Amino acid sequence: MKSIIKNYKIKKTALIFGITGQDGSYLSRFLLKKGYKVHGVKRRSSSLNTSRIDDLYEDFHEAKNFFLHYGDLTDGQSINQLINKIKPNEIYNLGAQSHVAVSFELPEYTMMTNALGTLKILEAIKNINTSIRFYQAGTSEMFGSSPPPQDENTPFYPRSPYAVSKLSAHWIVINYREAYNLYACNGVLFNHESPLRGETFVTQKIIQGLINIINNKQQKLYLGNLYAKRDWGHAEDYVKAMWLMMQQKKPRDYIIATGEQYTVKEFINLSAKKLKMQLTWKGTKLKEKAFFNNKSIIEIDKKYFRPSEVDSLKGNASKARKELKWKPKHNINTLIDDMIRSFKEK
Ligand code: NDP
Ligand code: GDR
Repeated sequence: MKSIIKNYKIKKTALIFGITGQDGSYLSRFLLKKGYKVHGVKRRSSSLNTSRIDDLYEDFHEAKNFFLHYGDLTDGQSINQLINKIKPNEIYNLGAQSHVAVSFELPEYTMMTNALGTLKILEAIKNINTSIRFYQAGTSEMFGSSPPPQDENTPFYPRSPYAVSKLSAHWIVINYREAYNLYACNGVLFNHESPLRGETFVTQKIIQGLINIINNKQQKLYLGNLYAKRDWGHAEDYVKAMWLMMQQKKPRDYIIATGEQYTVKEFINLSAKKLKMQLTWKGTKLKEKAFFNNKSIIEIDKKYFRPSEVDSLKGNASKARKELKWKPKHNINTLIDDMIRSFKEK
């Protein structure tokens, strides 16, 4: 890390909403390596919520390149003040209530944070400095029940309060771009995971659950729909795409995806194989179970099913590959290897 500090040449200042999340951590690392000054917004919480960026704070704080500020997407005043004070060249809005299942429990809060929060940032840019570039973290969830492969021309059909909130943010970005000539773009990113993925998202839950079961720290892993299909990439590749979208002549919206699709059950089987666990599946529907050493270790709990599900996502990122020259380094195997390695090291 020290060598990165030494080779520094400060170029631009970025402000990241959602810096304490998975993508915020990867994007901070990426931008710091590029020589950016990085400012991030963290929420006040009763216990520390900066574990994903603590090492950056220690390494880059002294070099005066990494700064954290309290703020919240539901608080327009704080957003205005921060943008006024920091005067960023680029703003990345990664902040969100990002859990699809939770959005059914907290629809109003999800909408306030994800939809209105985005609007508040755009209003601040419009009123303070229209040359600030803006990236919005859009999602494949907006496609919902539109069949795969999904690309920039696929119609949206959101299936959760989360997806509706993100679709509202997506359109307000387009509207402000057209109405006020802002450099504002939407990355429509398909699922991306990493060792820093939150524990309640299915990939991390599966990997941590299986390793805990091997180590006798957990008896069973309870899951919901095993047959949803997702296009899973690695967050490290996806934050690079965010930055590339912000460096173009004109702001455009892009799909970011691997183009490969697996069911949740296939993700379990791939992970188990890498962990040398021989799984045997028996039963169907709510009675489906996976056995390991003759013990039932994976069972279905209907509380993990969503009131309305997104069955099948597979993105076509040809436009990003061609125009941004974006090329992911990872595939499903290196993603799972990375997540397993990291959790075992903990
Ligand atoms: P995380 O859930 O890991 O991070 C979300 C971040 O938003 C956290 O820093 C969180 O803070 C912050 N946040 C939540 N509510 C507020 C609020 N009211 N005000 C300010 N900040 C808030 O998400 P990811 O890093 O995985 O995703 C980044 C973005 O990309 C999100 O907007 C997500 O919806 C979107 N996205 C993610 C995809 C994925 O597969 N990972 C795919 C497509 C889009 P705290 O740490 O305090 O909770
Ligand atoms: P998703 O990710 O909803 O696609 O949203 P998640 O990992 O939560 O679910 C993926 C699929 O797995 C099924 N599933 C379970 N999901 C969870 N969380 N827990 C379970 O026990 C479980 N069992 C089965 C789900 O039903 C679903 O079909 C993620 C988030 O990062 C969003 O913010 C982002 O926008 C999208 O990816 C793209």
